[in-house]
Amino acid sequence: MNKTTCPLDCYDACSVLFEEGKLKGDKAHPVTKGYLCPNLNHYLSEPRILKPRFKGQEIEMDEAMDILSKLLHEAQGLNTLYFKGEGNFGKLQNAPAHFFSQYGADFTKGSLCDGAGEAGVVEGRGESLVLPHEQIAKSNIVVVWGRNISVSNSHFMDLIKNKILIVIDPVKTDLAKKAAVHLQVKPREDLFLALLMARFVYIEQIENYDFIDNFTADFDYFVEFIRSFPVKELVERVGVELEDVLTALMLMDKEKVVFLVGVGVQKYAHGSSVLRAIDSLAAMMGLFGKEGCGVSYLGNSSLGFKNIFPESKKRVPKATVDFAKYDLAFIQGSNPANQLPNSARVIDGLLKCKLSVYFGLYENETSRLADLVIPAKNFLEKEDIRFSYGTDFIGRMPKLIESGIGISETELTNRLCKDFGYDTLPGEREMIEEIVGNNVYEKEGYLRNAEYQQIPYSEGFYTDDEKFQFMDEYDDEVCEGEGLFLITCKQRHSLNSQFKRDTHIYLPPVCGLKEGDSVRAVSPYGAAEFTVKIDENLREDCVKIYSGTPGVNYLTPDELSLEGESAIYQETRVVLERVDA
Ligand SMILES: Nc1nc2c(c(=O)[nH]1)N[C@H]1C(S)=C(S)[C@@H](COP(=O)(O)OP(=O)(O)OC[C@H]3O[C@@H](n4cnc5c(=O)[nH]c(N)nc54)[C@H](O)[C@@H]3O)O[C@H]1N2
Ligand SMILES: Nc1nc2c(c(=O)[nH]1)N[C@H]1C(S)=C(S)[C@@H](COP(=O)(O)OP(=O)(O)OC[C@H]3O[C@@H](n4cnc5c(=O)[nH]c(N)nc54)[C@H](O)[C@@H]3O)O[C@H]1N2
Ligand code: SF4
Ligand SMILES: [Mo]
Repeated sequence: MNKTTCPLDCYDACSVLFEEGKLKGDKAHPVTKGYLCPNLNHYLSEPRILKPRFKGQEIEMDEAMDILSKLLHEAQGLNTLYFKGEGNFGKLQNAPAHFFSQYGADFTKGSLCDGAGEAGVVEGRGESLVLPHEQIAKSNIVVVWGRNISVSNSHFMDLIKNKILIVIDPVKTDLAKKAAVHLQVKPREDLFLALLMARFVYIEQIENYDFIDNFTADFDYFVEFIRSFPVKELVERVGVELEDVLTALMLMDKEKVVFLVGVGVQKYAHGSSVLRAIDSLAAMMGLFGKEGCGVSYLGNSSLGFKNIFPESKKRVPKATVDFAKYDLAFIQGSNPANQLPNSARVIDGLLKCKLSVYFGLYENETSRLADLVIPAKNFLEKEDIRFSYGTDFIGRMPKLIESGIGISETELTNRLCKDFGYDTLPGEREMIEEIVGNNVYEKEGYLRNAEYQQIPYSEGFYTDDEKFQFMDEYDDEVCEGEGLFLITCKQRHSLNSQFKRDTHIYLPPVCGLKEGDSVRAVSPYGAAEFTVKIDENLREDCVKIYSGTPGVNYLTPDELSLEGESAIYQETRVVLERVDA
């Protein structure tokens, strides 16, 4: 058995073969189709943390665990935090929750990622189901809305080749260049673009009356809602030509249409309303529950599975966590000093936190600040299983190699449980089977999630009356401010802050600066310096800085979305100041 699954936080959840010490894409897997992205291709050459460290001194693992145990005993009853990130998507990554819930630490809630949008999806549909790849393959029109497929979801490129593309993105992405229509929308205005499209579906009478009558609630209120905005005002807000919007709608009329929606549309206070509006547009066109149609957003990957690891009752929002108030913070699989919004506040908090523990694979901004550093085992060195938010595949991740480096999440948990006299965990395989239960089926040799239907919502929605709930209002807190919109999205060669990170700020040609210049970007939350790259694919009112770029989150707000308790990285404006050499 040499088959495993990519552990990284990514739509594709690739099936991987480990052969002769190398990672290879599984040719037989219907989505992976034999290739991996640059991140996994270079995974094994990425320098790892080899030894634990306490206060800067390298120590052995036994000693590190003794120190951790002692520090946890001393901090018991004080303010402690268990902070887990998304470095590895395996289910057994949650094992330390078994210890920390009994110990009484605070946990986090909410999301740095898709939480605002998910809240909007749940309001309309009741549950966020994944759209299986077979339905995407059967569509003929693909609307790619705030998702950068060729970078963040590259195995879907094959699924959508030869289809008519409509791309909605403020950036002229690689895919936008191939699209029949590119709506280069003004950032943050997708809610109004969806309403404008819905308005014209209504005017042109191309809505799906059968679907609306049988599977939805409150359509009349939605119509009233979309008619409350003057068309002229909507067109001005969204910053695209009405003609292009109409062309897109005419292409979609009576066709098999899928929407592939990404996190780009919802990194704002009103992110939940954006997804609700996009879903409402799709519902009015009858795109749910029908072959070759559907809206794919980041699905609830744990749907139908048992959560065997308890959650603590005390939970603080992840995006705004205040490390300063903790006597001990245990940080696992994450790099908050770079990835959380408002880095100045986060770093100050980590410095004030009496003891911070970093448990991860690589050195980064957080490991360098931590008092105790504990190296983890990588996905080849421990037993696990992963689910996916982009497909309905489930991937086993068996232990394939022995290694003297690091400690696994379950070993660490059992060691702490023994020291504290708590029950240890059941065996790893036993836990995996308990989580999965009967909720899987096998098709062509691969495990799939049985809770996700082949045609999602074909048996109704997950709401109380089993109908789609149209929106009829929205909340917003517009960030009025000076400066350019900040686009902060994913990059090909890094997985957030893992692997080859970028260091640039991308500016439109009109900015008056040239490649290689240094520039200081300033927002109401902080400032940071970057090297300029000129990018003609940007709108004139935008700057782009990739996720993982050192300094980017000095600019982002430590505030929560109105619903979903999610980070809102793009809810800010940026002003540029030239830095003279
Ligand atoms: N290579 C690689 N792959 C990854 C990741 C990675 O770091 N690197 N990260 C993984 C993770 S954690 C996630 S959550 C997913 C996310 O992957 P995606 O859902 O693709 O999210 P982003 O890359 O953040 O942004 C997607 C697009 O949204 C656009 N966008 C920005 N603002 C707006 C807006 O206001 N409106 C519209 N319509 N579009 C906008 C951006 O220009 C970008 O093209 O990718 C996963 N895959
Ligand atoms: N500016 C900006 N900020 C963002 C985003 C953005 O688009 N722009 N995106 C946001 C999103 S969508 C997300 S999901 C978050 C992600 O933010 P984080 O969850 O903090 O993810 P990473 O920065 O990739 O850090 C993951 C860490 O996990 C560790 N790790 C990897 N594998 C293992 C393992 O098996 N065990 C343990 N113990 N550790 C492991 C690695 O050492 C790595 O440093 O960032 C958010 N921050
Ligand atoms: S595309 Fe995503 S799932 Fe596939 S190898 Fe790369 S990071 Fe892993
Ligand atoms: Mo994410």
